[in-house]
Amino acid sequence: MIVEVEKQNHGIDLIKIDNDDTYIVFTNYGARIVCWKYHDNNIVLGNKVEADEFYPENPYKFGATIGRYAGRIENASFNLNNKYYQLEENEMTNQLHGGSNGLDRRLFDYEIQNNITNIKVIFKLQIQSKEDGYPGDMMIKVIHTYDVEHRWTIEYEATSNEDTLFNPTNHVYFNLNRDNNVIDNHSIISEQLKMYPIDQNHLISSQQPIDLLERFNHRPIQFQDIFNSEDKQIKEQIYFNKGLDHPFDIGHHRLIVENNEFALDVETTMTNIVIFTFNDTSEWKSDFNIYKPHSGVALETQYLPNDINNEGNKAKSILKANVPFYAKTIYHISEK
Ligand code: FUC
Repeated sequence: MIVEVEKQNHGIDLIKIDNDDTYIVFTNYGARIVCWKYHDNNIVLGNKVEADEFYPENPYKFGATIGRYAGRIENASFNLNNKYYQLEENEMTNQLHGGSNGLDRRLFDYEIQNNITNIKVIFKLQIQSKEDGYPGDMMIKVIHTYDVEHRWTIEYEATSNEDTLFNPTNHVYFNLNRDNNVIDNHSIISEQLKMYPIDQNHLISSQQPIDLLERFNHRPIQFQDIFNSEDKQIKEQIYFNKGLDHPFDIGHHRLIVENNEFALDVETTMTNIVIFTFNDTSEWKSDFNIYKPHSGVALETQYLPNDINNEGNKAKSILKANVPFYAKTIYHISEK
């Protein structure tokens, strides 16, 4: 494996790792993945040459680390230890993806470890309560490891000096098709596929998820089966969202997304996964925006969005003062 650093403008570095059949690139801007290729096939959406221009204005969070809190917090506010916190509203009255000063827009320090069977890029960032309105100053590490088996592992390590919320994810979009076509033909395979209904503001509207494995009696289920379903409840969810933008329970923390050529195996220590099929691509008025709806799928491993308002002090996203946070997600790509 070979690793090489390329300096760009504005302090942005590209960290390029070559592993014969595959190639992966990370950047310190948002501790993000920029590119992942199997031979000449791009399996994630991104732009590998112009990271410094491409990422800051891109509203779709391509490849970024999201935090402190992935997904929406209703009314951008919550109670913790009987104290009320008002956060920045950045999507109508809600907060989405940690606000405008979230981890995706921060420059991380980093170091590279070149080991025998893997290369590790250890990104570090200190954030302060006054920067994003959440309680607690935090030390955050996002460790991207790429190994000889073409396995990309993300580890999150963090501590806070006060009780806070922490619900990080990565916002990479996958597309396993060679011709860069929509992801509708990809299959999703998991022991459990329970989808939480959402309302017009994309917030979970019922704690009773729809069991997709029960509703579809054939396997595998492809995204197009879900998009074209005649099931009343599923149809309504797809109609309002133009695709999936839904939190899922996936049982044993494992899910496979595949087409005829590649299989992407996702394993996580997080409890849930938000599946977002890039439903509306018109928000970014830029020549860089060459994307059509469903041109990628984000598989965001995380705790249930808005858990602090739905579950109160039982919310999994609560991180106690001085208790180390650890979470891990592995994306493993293989040719079929
Ligand atoms: C996802 C979604 C959104 C949003 C965004 C960029 O996670 O839940 O609806 O558009 O990311």
